[in-house]
Amino acid sequence: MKSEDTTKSFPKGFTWGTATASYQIEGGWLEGGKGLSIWDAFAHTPGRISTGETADVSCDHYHRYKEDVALMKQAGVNAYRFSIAWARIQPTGRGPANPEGIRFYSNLIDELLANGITPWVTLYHWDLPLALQTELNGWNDPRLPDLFAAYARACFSHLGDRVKNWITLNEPWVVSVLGYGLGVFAPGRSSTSEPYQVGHQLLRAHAKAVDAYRRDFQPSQGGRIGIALNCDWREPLTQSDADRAAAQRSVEFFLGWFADPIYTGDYPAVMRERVGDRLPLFTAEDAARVKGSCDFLGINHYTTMYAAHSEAPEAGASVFGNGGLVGDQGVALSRDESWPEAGIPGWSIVPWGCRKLLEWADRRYGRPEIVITENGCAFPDKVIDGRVHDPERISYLGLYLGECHKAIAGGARLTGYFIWSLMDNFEWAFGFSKRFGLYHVDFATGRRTPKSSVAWYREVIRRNGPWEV
Ligand code: PNW
Repeated sequence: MKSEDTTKSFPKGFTWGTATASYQIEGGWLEGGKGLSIWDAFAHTPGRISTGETADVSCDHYHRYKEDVALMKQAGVNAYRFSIAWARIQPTGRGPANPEGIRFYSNLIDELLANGITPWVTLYHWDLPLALQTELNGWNDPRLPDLFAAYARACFSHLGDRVKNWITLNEPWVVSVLGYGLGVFAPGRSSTSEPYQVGHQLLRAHAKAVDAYRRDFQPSQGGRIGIALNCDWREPLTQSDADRAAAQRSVEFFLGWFADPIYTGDYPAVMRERVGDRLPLFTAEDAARVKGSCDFLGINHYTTMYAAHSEAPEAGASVFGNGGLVGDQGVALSRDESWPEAGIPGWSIVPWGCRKLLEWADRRYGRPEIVITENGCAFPDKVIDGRVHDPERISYLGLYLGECHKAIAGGARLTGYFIWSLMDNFEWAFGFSKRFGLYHVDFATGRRTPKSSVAWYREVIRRNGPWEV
């Protein structure tokens, strides 16, 4: 390890955190008056989770949250991003707030603050109350945005005295594409038109929650609110005009689908052209509410793929690529066989893609404040003699942070970085077979063991930046 390199220092006051999500870590699926969510139902449906597992117990964070805050303290983070399970607050997605649900999150927040860790709270990380799917029509239903805003109000009013960083939705692209396009995530629907309807309702829901916050809570509570959008980078396969346009189009269909309405008031023109009447129109009222609805832009970033122009309907179709909406994009995706993988099939380690994405968002949206709300990798980490050695994770994180630093040097206003994830947890359709954590979790006993990346991250935070690895 080289000595302190101040040229790699991050801006003063930089947010260094880790992230989790309610369904992935909490367990306690029938406790505290919680209602069922679509992920409870989905995981209990045979065939949906590759390992046949559910997150009924998972990390049992619901009971072990104090121990988990101690782990964060040990890692030296100054921020923790977690999500609230809507069905703990409103078991059927409507009606009065459940005091036991509020109490759980209130206690967690108090524990964080007592340990000097700033809470960053996501209101929706995919665990929709099941009743909103069965009695209403899930995110296809135009009544959902008002219900989401009412739920958000309950969270702001009970927790907003202490929570100053809110994230409305996690990855509406994943909800739309994997939940309603490919059907590999809850609620498991397959369609080439529903993803756009669902994306539209998610944007309306986000905007209504932000509007409620800004009108009735922000003036007195003084916090900030944003969204977390996932986006890979798309590098042109060749320098041909057609491939360069394909790569640009691919990012517009990915980040632009949600970020363009937020920063410009409408979907990208290329989406309007290619999706036609399957892409909903914003009413003037909705457009005005969506436009400008973020105090910061959260970006979840993991990987990069090559993009080439192709009008072949199934070219490059991939769960982890353009989500089956290939015909709409006219893009074929591929990866470079020389790129190492980050633990999920098709997720390559391409650190410079992170810088290019940050630069793209910085330029397109007029230098917004950006926070990396997720970045990380999954390796088959094992406990050997009581220790977990994960040099691949240290290398991945160090390289990606190096590119974040370059993006900042190039003018991007990146103010924070959250590692996905604090600890190994339920990785959705992969069950417990993918380990993204800084802490290893033995799911039979619940035992947490720090991986060597914990000490590495702690030192990064102490120095306010990574050093040569
Ligand atoms: C994100 N894709 O999920 C989520 O926010 C986390 O809950 C999750 O554990 C993490 O990334 C790691 O997977 C994604 O197919 C799932 O493009 C799938 C995709 C992207 C993000």
